[in-house]
Amino acid sequence: MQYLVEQGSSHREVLEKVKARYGDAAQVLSHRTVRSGGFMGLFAREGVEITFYLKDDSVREGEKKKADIEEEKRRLLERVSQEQAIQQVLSEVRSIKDSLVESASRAAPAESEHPTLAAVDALLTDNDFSSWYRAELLGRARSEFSLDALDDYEAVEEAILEWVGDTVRLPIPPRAVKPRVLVLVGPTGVGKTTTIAKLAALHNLGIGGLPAQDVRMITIDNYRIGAKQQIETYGSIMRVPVSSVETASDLRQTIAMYRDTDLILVDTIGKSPRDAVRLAEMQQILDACGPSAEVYLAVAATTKTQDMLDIFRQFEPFRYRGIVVTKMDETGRVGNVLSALAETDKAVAWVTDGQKVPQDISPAHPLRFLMNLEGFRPNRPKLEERYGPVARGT
Ligand SMILES: Nc1nc2c(ncn2[C@@H]2O[C@H](COP(=O)(O)OP(=O)(O)O)[C@@H](O)[C@H]2O)c(=O)[nH]1
Ligand SMILES: [Mg+2]
Repeated sequence: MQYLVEQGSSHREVLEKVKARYGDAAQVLSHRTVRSGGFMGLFAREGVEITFYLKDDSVREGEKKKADIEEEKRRLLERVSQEQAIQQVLSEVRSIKDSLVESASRAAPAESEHPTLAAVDALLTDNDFSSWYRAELLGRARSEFSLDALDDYEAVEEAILEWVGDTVRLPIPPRAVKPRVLVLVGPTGVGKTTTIAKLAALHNLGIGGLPAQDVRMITIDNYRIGAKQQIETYGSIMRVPVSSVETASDLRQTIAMYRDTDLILVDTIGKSPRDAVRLAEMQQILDACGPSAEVYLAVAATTKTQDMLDIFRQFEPFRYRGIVVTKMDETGRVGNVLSALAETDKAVAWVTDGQKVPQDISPAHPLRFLMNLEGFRPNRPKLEERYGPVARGT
């Protein structure tokens, strides 16, 4: 820093001089009184001396500018590095995305994108087929159809319908015994009693190519008010005797009493499958029906796949030979039933599709399900060629 000195006769005079020469740049540091002029110490005059320095504004301005530029540069660099970091993150995201897309396309081959398969999958979903069942069908289509062949939607649809039909398994015909004892189990309200009544009428009258048989009905559903009356009403209309039993030994005696008849239909309690006491009781009752008794499990077609699987499992102790799918008339979607049957490899014995006794029952047949699928166009003659004609009655 540069220090300067100026003298004058008064403080004010010196300040004015300094100001005139250096303007606002002069910054006073100190002042003192001095003697000036005269001769040999004589006639000297008293004056003022001011020490000051110049604020180098230009330098400071330059310095300020430089500092500002430095600051700006720093900010810029910071922004650039932030930008670079963002870009890096973005490029990483992009590469993750690319690898995901790549692995997805590797997991599901290009064929899965084929419009035919996409359309078929959408139809299957609409029909309530389980994801497991859909994956099975689409996997098979991918392996059996070339990319070009997939362009033929009708051919793929036909194949899918056949594959679905092939999963409908019918029970092996039972060994002929006399009397044949047929037991229906299942959750409450699915239509056991109604189904028993339908079967009784058809066999008793000999409808649908069946010989007229000597039929009996036994009910153990004495718990629900009106249940006994319900089956007795059917019995009196159809002239089929009905017995109501309370215990397993009652049942054993009643079956023994009916040993000369052709068919004994046993209607069971409609208790929840979660009711362990009732299930244990039922087990005793089934034992009383004898080793050759045929047990069937009734489930409503409107039941969700998972619930149906639960019911299948809960009634497993009764070693049922097959399923009776009831209330088919109440739903246009049967994919849930087909999925549950296929997943557990259960046979399906009868299908019921209404409340009318005895008309609304028929033996299970793949076409009963295939003709019920929404959005598909099953070729009936062709399917009948494969599975045989659909019969009414049992
Ligand atoms: N829509 C329809 N209703 C049915 C069918 N089967 C039975 N039902 C009705 O379902 C209700 C319960 O039937 P029920 O035989 O008493 O059931 P259970 O408790 O299993 O013996 C009754 O109103 C029946 O008329 C069917 O196939 N379709
Ligand atoms: Mg009942």
